[in-house]
Amino acid sequence: MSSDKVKIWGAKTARSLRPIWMAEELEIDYELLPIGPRTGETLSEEYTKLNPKQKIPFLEHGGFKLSESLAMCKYLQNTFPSKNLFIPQIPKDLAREDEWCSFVYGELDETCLYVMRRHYDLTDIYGAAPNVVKSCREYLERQFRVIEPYLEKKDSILDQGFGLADIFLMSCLDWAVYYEFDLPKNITIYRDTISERKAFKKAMEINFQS
Ligand SMILES: N[C@@H](CCC(=O)N[C@@H](CS)C(=O)NCC(=O)O)C(=O)O
Repeated sequence: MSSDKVKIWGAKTARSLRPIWMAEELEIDYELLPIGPRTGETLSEEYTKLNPKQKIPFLEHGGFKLSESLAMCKYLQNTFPSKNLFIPQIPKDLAREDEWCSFVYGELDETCLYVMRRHYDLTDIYGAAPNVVKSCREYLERQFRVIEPYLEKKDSILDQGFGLADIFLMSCLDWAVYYEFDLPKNITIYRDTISERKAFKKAMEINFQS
């Protein structure tokens, strides 16, 4: 029988940080199964039955099963309301949050950082591709030039306060710093401010030390 407690699979990556951080912000009682990337754990028969994509992160709640870090975070924020973060309710706010999450996921995560992960980090599996890595670097810097003026004097993406879009952007900024990008001034101030959040510190510790 499935329990009503939220279970989250996955640790040690920027993508797994997101639902863990969201769960910490919402102060929910969840169980983490900290399986890691490239450990073979995602390939086990048991895990493949849960998530045929053989990827982390993954979530189960009362028999409801969900993959994809963005869908998981949205499910959590809509299921467990909290005063700790702004959860959009009206179409314009929802669209603004979607706009930022799509931009961060599509342009920063998948187009640049995950391609770099393959051809800069995991070269023994995917092969080195210096030209690809160079163009990812240039492309990501171009995206930072879009974000930089937007974040002037802002400590959250939406004017109403910290929320899902910030969790997504922060996960990519930390990833970029890990890949030795120099962040522009406003983005650095924004990142430093959000890094002070209690839930962020706890999620970072759980995600990277589990
Ligand atoms: N679009 C997915 C991407 C998930 C993904 O690619 N996860 C990687 C780690 S970041 C993975 O599980 N790779 C397989 C493995 O490590 O065994 C999401 O955002 O959740």
